[in-house]
Amino acid sequence: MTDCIFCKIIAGEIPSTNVYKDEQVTAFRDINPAAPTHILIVPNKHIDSSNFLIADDEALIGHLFTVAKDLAKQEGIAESGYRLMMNTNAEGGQTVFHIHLHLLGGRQMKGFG
Ligand code: DGP
Repeated sequence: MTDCIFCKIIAGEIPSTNVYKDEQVTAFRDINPAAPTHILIVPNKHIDSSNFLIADDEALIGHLFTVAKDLAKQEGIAESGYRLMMNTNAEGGQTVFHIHLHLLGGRQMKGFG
């Protein structure tokens, strides 16, 4: 997608602090961190949101979680705990329409919303 900011980050066209990359996903630090660790794990393939997932994406979405778990360990928050979160559309709080998993940790998470 030519006008997608995360596609541009994945392509290396705009700068980001990448912490992981493979043929399926890219992970980079959130530009506006909501916690000491705030990493976005993003499929390299453009998918607008969870509303557009198909059965063929199941392994890809599972891989997002495996990478998130490994990054939590790398960040030293696997034992203290962390939150994995995916927002969908306006009331879900989604602002970038390229599906992504938030990894948040390094402080006590509280509540929802
Ligand atoms: P969401 O609200 O769930 O769609 O999360 C989008 C996140 O993306 C938000 O926490 C801020 C982050 N973000 C937006 N633009 C950029 C960018 O250009 N670079 C990086 N690293 N993060 C971005």
